[in-house]
Amino acid sequence: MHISACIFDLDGVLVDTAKYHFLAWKRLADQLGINFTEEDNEQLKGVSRMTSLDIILEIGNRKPDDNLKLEYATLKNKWYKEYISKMTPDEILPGCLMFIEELRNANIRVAVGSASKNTPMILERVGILNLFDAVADGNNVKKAKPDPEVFLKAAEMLGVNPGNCVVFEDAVAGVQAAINAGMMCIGIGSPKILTDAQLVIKGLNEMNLTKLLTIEKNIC
Ligand code: B16
Ligand code: MG
Repeated sequence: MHISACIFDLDGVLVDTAKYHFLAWKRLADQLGINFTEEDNEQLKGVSRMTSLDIILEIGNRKPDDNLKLEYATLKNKWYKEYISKMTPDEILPGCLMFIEELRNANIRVAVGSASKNTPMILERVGILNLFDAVADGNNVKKAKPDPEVFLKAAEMLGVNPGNCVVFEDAVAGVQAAINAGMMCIGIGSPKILTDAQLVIKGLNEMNLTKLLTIEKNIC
């Protein structure tokens, strides 16, 4: 395999926005009288905003009509944006900047592949928007992970063959999306959860160019 590009999921890989998603969803759940826990929040990682809402409504056994659902999702997003608008570069996860710089110096292209419609705002707030050659996110794709669309879109924007891309992902749905795109996937998190990833590391601080090139050499 020849690695021409690395595609990074945003939430849980480059920054930890899961805590802000939780605070905003919890605020909505409290208002609706639904008991929503941090454990429940795990199910929302990597899935779209409306699917996240459906999971919470299911927990509370609620069945609102589509208009009300849109109202709830809009309210949650308003609160979420209040939290992320205060993010700073300190919130970039350890190892990201150094690894991305190494990739850029080695002429390996870098992109973001995220389900989030708030991707541009987050990248801008933490000051890394300019580091990426392409950003594929919830604004320019229709189908949510595990559909491969977001990663295929990133590869297309980069002008790179999907088979020459490596995806870094922290969510089960995201790992599946990468595999469905025909890409190699390095999981970020626990090997017990990300069972389909080719390799699982705890964070990008465990990755560097030398390790990536060793992986490239060993995968035919
Ligand atoms: P938004 P990722 C995902 O980001 C989050 O993991 C997921 O929890 C969230 O519901 C989704 O983005 C949509 O986010 O409401 O901001 O459009 O992990 O794909 O970077
Ligand atoms: Mg993620």
